[in-house]
This record gives sequence, structure tokens and C-alpha cells, in this order.
Amino acid sequence: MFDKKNVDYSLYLVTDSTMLPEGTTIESQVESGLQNGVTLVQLREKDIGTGDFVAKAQRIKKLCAQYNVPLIINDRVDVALAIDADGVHVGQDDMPVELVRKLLGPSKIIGWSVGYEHEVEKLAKWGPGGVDYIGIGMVFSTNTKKNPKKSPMGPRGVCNILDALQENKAIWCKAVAIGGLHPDNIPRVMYQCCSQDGLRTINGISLVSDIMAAKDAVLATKRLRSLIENRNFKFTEGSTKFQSLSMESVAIQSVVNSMKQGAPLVHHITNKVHQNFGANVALALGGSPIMSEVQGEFHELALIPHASLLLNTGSVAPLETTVAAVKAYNEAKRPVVLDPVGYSASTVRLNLNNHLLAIGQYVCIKGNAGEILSLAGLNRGKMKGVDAGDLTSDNDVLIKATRRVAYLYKTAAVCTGETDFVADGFISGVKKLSETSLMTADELPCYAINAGPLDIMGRITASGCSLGTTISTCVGGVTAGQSILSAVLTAVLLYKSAGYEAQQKCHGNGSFQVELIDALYRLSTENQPSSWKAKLSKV
Ligand code: 3NM
Ligand code: MG
Repeated sequence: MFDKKNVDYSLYLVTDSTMLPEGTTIESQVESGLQNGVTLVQLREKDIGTGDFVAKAQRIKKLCAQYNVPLIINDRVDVALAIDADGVHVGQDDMPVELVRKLLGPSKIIGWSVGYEHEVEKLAKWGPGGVDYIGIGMVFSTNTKKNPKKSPMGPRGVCNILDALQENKAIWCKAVAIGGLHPDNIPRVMYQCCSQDGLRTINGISLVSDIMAAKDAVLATKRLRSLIENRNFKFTEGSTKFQSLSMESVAIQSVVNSMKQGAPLVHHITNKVHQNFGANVALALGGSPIMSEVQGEFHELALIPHASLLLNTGSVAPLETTVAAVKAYNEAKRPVVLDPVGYSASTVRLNLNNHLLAIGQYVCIKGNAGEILSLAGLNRGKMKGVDAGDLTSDNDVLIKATRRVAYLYKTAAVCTGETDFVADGFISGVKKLSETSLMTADELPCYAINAGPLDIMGRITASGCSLGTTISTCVGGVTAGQSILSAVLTAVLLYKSAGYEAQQKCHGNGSFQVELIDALYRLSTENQPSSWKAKLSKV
């Protein structure tokens, strides 16, 4: 009998006999898993007679016992009792948890599938005598679960459930993530999924097909195990640590130098209004713009030294195209900047942006006040536009929202306005299961950048989008020893200072646009940040 307090949830294999490759059996796949680092097994067999289920369960139980790993039975309390399994996993529509507990007694493990925060409130009311762990899902889309009643929640959805566990003080309850988890996304899920108080991460990765459908389940499990042990999730080549603010001017000069020398390829997938202006902004900074929606060349482009991707969802490119681009740049460990234009202005945009946020890792997410507030979930339930207007005047709320976005997506979040705010979410990333970040969302370093009112910025089109171009060009240039965050701060300072200069010189909207490009060229070429008008301060 296992002491359920000591169960290791880190690599939780759920079985499925319908996907076994030729020459394998459920027993051989499970044993390959057990030999190479699976720490918990769930027998999940649909469409199988009770007799067969019991016989199979007995065989798997024997195997698990050899490796000292607990066995959980999916759904069937009777089967679990019959073979004296270590626990049962039930879904929302299965036998109620209170009854499962009554039948199993206090020492067995009960797992529950959870997809929504209100379900966490329920389990909190049952207390430690109810649910022992939850399977949070589905994280990504998967072919394994037939007719799913939920849609993929992404790492953000997992964060929301972890927050709910903390808010409801369900400290006893462990949590694993499930659904579409594979080596290409597991490190990112481990990195991103953390409650906003920094105290709770997932305790394990739960999966079916990556092992059950593997032609070589030994290799598949070894690979999974090493990802779980590996603490260093690296999603760009540049260091993500910001050195120190006292090095401000020197750090900025060095970022600008690298940008000029690196001549980054700045791959834009952006709205039509921005394409021409953005290309000119990139050129003024010494970058090399390319506006490509040709999926076939994404991998090649991402491998060019100093390439970066700017994704602007203003006029919506096909989802398949944008997803392929993010994956290509993430895979090449090259930076991706996301500008979620009109984030929640329509359901189509909301779904598109949320999908992109779920499938990728971004070095920077830049938005205006309305977008950042929506992303942070701080204007939820309020009417769009009108209320955002009220909230945007409150800097404390904007700072909170910027930090929250940075924390949730482990990114540099930029909120634009008369004062721009930049929050550093990189340091909040969790690199190991069950580890805590020890930093809350509200404690993240945050910076303010101001150059006085620049009303004219709002009177030319694509001025916000071109800050995205500037950020992408700066982060593309980052070399070893520099940080992504200092590149983002440099971009915001440079762009605002250029805006100030252009406003002084222009005669109206038309000449402002021309002067802005001139000023970006001049300021970046002279590279004297101490003379820039925009100033950086710590919030
Ligand atoms: N439960 P794979 S998703 C069994 O969301 C199961 O509750 C889910 O399979 C949930 O690792 C899922 O092959 C299937 O994607 C996971
Ligand atoms: Mg079920």
C-alpha cells in the first residue's frame, strides 16, 4: 500500500490500447515506461468488457508493483476495488467524488479531471478527504480523447486553475497537466505554468500517446524524463537576465550597436496598413525587413542569424500561417514579438490571439492599454471601449496589468500610452516541476518610459505597430551577454525619443511620419542615449 502523500506525479502515463504500434502490447509499452522513468500509471480502457478490464488491470498491477509505482484505474471503481488498485481517476460526468471516496476509503488516491475554476471551488469544499490530485486539461488539442467536451486551454488556462487552487486554499491537492503534451511543448508548459502568487506549479506531466503510440517507448520515455529533469528552458539565444539599471546608457549603446552590426532580418506578419511603414522603420534602424506569409520558407528564414519575427494580428493572416511561423521561430530559438491588435475586439480575434498565445513562447507582448488590460483579465465582464477608457487613466491599474501579462506569459510585456510600461516576466519562469518561483506577479520588475505627451503619434497610422517593428529589430540584434529585456527597453526608449524629436520638427501629420523615420535613423546611428528625450524609471 502506497502512502498517498508521497506519490511522485512527475511523469504520469495514461494507457490506451487502441493506439499501440505493431509488435507492441499494452504491457510492453507500460513496462518500457516504468523502466525509464514513468512514476505513476493510469489504466484507461474504453469499450472493454468488465472481465477483460479486470484481467488487464491485474497484469498491469503486477508490472507496476515490480517498479514500485502506484496504479490508478480510470472511471471503474468496481475494477479498482476488485484488484485493490491504488486509486481511481474520474471525470466530471463520472461517479461523484463523494461516492468514490465512500467506496474506496480514505487511503486510496482519487484523481479528478478539471477544466474550470468553479470545479476547483467544489473540490476545495470537500477538503483533503476528497480529491487528491487533479488532471488539468486539455492543455492542447489531441486526437487521443474522442469527442472532447472542452476546448484546449493552453498554459494560460492551467495558470488560471493553479490560481484557483491557491485562492481556494486547496494546498493538499496535487496537479498534473494533460492533453497534447509532447517534447516540443513540455518544457514551455513547465516554464509557464505557475500561480500568480508564485507558490504553486504543476506537479507532473500526464500523457497518453507520446508513450503508448511510440514505436520506441523506451526512447520516448527517456526523452520525456530528461526534459522533466532539465532545469534550463531556453527559448532564445540571448540571455533573458537584465543586468542592472546603473548600466543603463552603456547597455543601451551596446544593444543599438549590435542591432546595427547584426542587421537583423525582421520578418513581419502584419496588417496591410503597417507593411510599408514598418519596412521603412526597420530599414531606418539598420534592420532588413521581410513581409512573408509564405509558409514554405519560414524555417529557412528563422535560421538566418539575427532573424526575428513580429506577429501583428491587426488584419488577420490565416491561423495556419501564423502558427507555422511561431513554431518555426520558437524551434530555431529566435525571438518572436506579439502585437495582439484589438485582442478582444471580436470573438474571432480573441480566439486567434488566444490560440497564438497558447502555442508559442514570446519574448515580448506589446499592446495598448485596452489590449493589455484584456490580456491581464482586468477588464473582464466590463463593456469594451468605454470602460477601458476609464481604466486607462489609472497608471496603477496599467502597471498591475502589465506585470500580470508578463508573469502569465513569461515575457517582456509592454503597455503603450503617454507613459509606456515594461514589465520583466522572464525571471518568473518556473523551470522544474513542483518548484516555486518565489516571486509574485505584483513583485515583477517594472519600468516606466516617458517623454511627455506625444498626441501626434495617434494621428498617423501604424505608429503603434512600428514600435513592434522597433522592438523586433532590437531583440533580433541581441548577442551573447546582452539581455532581451534591455533590448526591449532600448527599443521603447528609442522609439519614444524619436517620436518626441519628430513632433518638434514636423508641420502636421504628413511630415511627422517622415520626421519619425528620419529621427529613428539619426538617433540609432548617432547612438547617444544620454541625449534621448525619453527617460526610464523604475516603477
Ligand atoms: N484527458 P495525449 S486529455 C485522457 O483534458 C485525457 O481531461 C484529458 O492524451 C482531459 O497525451 C486526455 O495523447 C488525452 O494527448 C491525452
Ligand atoms: Mg471518465
